[in-house]
Amino acid sequence: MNRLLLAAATVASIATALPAAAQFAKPEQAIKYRQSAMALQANHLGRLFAMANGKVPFEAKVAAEQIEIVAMLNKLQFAAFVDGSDKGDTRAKPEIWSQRDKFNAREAKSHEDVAKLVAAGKTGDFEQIKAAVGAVGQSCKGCHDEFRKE
Ligand code: ASC
Repeated sequence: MNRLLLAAATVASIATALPAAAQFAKPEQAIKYRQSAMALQANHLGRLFAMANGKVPFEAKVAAEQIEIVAMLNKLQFAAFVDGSDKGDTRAKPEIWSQRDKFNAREAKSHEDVAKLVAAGKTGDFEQIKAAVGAVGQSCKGCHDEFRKE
């Protein structure tokens, strides 16, 4: 029993440590990983945009759930822009690697805006969530404009 518990605890701690330490045997795995995280993010952000735009009714609880998912995905995607993953089936511009400081600044801004969205989600206030979702969208767009090929 103790051994089982220990095994479960070990698995849990590894799972917790994974986001920052995503590992890729091949560049294409990193590319697929970040594209997957962004596709999921677009889905969950889409629900928030729809609420912010009044296309679906605002529900604070649903919004907060979506925001938590976005916050996790936002961390995951950035762990996958590893060296060597600039070539292949990707629209990532080489500048991500050659101008890493600028990309890192985009990442920092993204995390900052998502942290504000998480805070807004906790208030349950529509106007605050709407404003914060808008800022996150601008953050996404700014980075895509600068670092994503057409
Ligand atoms: C998304 C998505 C993007 C951004 C951007 C925000 O959901 O797929 O590229 O948000 O549209 O302006």
